[in-house]
Amino acid sequence: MNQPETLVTLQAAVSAPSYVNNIRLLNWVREVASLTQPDRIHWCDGSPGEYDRLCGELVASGTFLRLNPELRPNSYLARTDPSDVARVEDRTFICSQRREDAGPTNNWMAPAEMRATLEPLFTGSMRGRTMYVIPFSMGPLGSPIAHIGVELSDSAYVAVNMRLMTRMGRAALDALGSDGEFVPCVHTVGAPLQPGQKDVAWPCSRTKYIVHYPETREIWSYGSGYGGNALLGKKCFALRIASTMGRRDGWLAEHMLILGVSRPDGRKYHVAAAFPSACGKTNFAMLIPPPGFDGWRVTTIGDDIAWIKPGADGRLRAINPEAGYFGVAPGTNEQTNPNCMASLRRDVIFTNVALTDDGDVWWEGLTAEPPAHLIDWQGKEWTPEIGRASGAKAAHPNARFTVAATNNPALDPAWDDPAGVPIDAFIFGGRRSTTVPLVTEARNWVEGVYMAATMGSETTAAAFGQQGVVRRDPFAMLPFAGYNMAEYFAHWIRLGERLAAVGARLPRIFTVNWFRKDEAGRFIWPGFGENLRVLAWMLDRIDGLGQGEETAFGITPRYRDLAWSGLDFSEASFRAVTSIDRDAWDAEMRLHDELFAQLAHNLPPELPATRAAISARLGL
Ligand code: SAT
Ligand code: MN
Repeated sequence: MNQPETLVTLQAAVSAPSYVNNIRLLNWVREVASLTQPDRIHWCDGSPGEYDRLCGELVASGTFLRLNPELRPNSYLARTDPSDVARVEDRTFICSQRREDAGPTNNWMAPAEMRATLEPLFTGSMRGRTMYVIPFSMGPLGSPIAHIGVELSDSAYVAVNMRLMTRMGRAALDALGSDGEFVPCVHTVGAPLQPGQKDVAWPCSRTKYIVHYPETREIWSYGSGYGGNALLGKKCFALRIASTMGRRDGWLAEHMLILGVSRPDGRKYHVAAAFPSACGKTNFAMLIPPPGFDGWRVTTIGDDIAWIKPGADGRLRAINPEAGYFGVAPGTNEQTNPNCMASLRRDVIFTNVALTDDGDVWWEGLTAEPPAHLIDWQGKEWTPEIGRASGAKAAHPNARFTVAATNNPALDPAWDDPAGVPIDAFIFGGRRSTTVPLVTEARNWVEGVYMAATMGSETTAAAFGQQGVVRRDPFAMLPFAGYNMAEYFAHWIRLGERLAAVGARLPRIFTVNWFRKDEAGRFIWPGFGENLRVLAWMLDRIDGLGQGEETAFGITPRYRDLAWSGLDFSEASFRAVTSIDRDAWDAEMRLHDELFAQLAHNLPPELPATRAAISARLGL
């Protein structure tokens, strides 16, 4: 058979349009289809017409509710199964050949064993459903920092979310070309339909597997339709698989927002900041300057993930691999994040928020007073009395919105620039009610890596499990590093060394903690827009102007080093958010030791050495 005939035959076998000319892709789609046995195959072109049609089908099947078009044009509400509301970290696996390569912080199973486990689950798993072929580019189309993925999913909810979250459709296939490389991602909700069987509004399975094979760069996800479990471009590809690609090829895939910040005189800086899920990354990325900061401007490049590669001059340049936001709704309002509220005026998919009587959405924290009557995220009647009596929230604490980045009024003009933006600073932050000061600058790269590696944070509703307990969350990557965490630390240290050796300008590294509380359990630091005061100090430091004092950990501003105009924040309060308690740090350093003991295999020696220097300075 000659080449064109093979192509045509293959295309026909998987209902592919004639513009699909990547043989590897066509073969793989045929293989997965013969395994999962969908009734139909639909190739997503990413067009607005396709989006509207799929959303219409989701309304007809009861997965989506169309919101009141006058109040919330072109927007939908999805309510998930109550068992499928967050990432499932205990069901997430890194299946490298060797267990050490996954490291002690990841669940591991040998690839052959996992394939044997998954094969019967995926066999026939798409029966009665459509398999959507979802080609997507993570990053600006054609960017040297971007990479392509193709997700095969039996969920139309996934297809429409992927259209908002990535550059999805025919344009991604064009960028792929006939012999380009892509990361194959297979997703099923794990709920095949028998002939004539009626579907449920949120099909999913009690059995869940979120599986990564880093050596072959594959993702296989079974049983969940939710967020990072199912939108495989996000945590699975852009963090777990991409981190392994970055280690091999000398770049960074990080759980970081990227923002631009401009001074009144027009000088512009770019900052990438890592915080664990649901710690305010979206708010920080869309920050509105507080009173007293006239002429400053913060613009969003990304709100969750950064891919960072050294440019020809060794300077680190970052893109946002995503094209939309999958953000936490509860707590978002006109005060905490006006840019986000403006982004959500139209064209939004809401998941697990509450429904108002006039067909709009509500969540805890949207307004000071809840409406008198709502339908809650589980479709049940909800009133403030019911909420008080039962403790039931109207919106799930991990309720989300999905919206295209282009809806954001603060979107940075360079957000889609294939060249990315140069990074001036990295910020690392956790949610800590005690111990960790408001802001500290590392004196050097290794000290910065130490700070990031030993980060701790109180857990949130973004992941299934107990909330509010401190866990170590190195680089905010604990659930997202696709390989051994100790080797990930080493990768950071070696990359810094290599760039310094060629004379490149390395970003400064800072840690922050917006979340210190007083004895009554109230946040002391006002946060949100006021965080610009801390950011402005960092820029001064970058410019060699900002003052500060040395502590055991690094450099921190004194009260007089921050600009306070427009905010009434006393020196005593400042002391309360910056104080270093020796006993608390004694305990904290022991937790660092525990982390290093857990990660002893291949731990870079620079980290224990930094730990020893800090304890010596603390006099411990
Ligand atoms: O569910 S997601 O992984 O997409 C969201 C998050 O954890 O930040
Ligand atoms: Mn995240």
